Amino acid sequence: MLALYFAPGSSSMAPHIALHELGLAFDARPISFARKQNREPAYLAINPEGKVPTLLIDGRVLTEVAAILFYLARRNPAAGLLPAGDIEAEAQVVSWMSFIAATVHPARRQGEAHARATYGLAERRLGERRWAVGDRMSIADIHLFRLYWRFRNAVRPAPGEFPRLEAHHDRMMARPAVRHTCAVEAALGYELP
Ligand SMILES: N[C@@H](CCC(=O)N[C@@H](CS)C(=O)NCC(=O)O)C(=O)O
Repeated sequence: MLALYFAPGSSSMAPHIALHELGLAFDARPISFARKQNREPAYLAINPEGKVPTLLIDGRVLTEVAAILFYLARRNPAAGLLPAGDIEAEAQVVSWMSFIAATVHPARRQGEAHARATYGLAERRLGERRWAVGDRMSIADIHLFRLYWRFRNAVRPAPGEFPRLEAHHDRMMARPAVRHTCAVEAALGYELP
């Protein structure tokens, strides 16, 4: 039994998308930042950092977007969200997700100019590829999409500023699971800073 604690539009959107991509049954547990539910003792007992996402796997706690995406992809190998039988490609997915979590995610906190420069790095890293690694969507693309989705909605980059990330965003938005996740989260309401 899986349960996902998530706050609409936040980092937890990435595992939320993955759960829908994989068609897995899960208990959706929305958290309201506005009502500070992530700081309530009951939630802190599960995730002492008070952050989302948290995935419960038969009651066991798994935190961090990258780890949850990895778990879901490895648990459902037929879906191909992680390259199979290619250690180097698998390592490239880990490399992308480490870059996204450690460099891209915190970039906006350091100001808009720094964030634009960091998304410039992601733009160059993506290059002319359709997907972050190999020739099909992986968990790295889901992770990248959620960060850029948030950045473009908050900062509204000029048309043509990040053409490859925009094309990647549109490619992701064409997927029913992504559109469905966005619709579910929008209906709950965004409470992001
Ligand atoms: N390194 C964590 C970051 C998670 C994170 O920063 N979550 C934010 C939302 S995007 C959060 O829960 N913030 C609430 C808080 O810090 O009070 C991950 O990748 O899962």
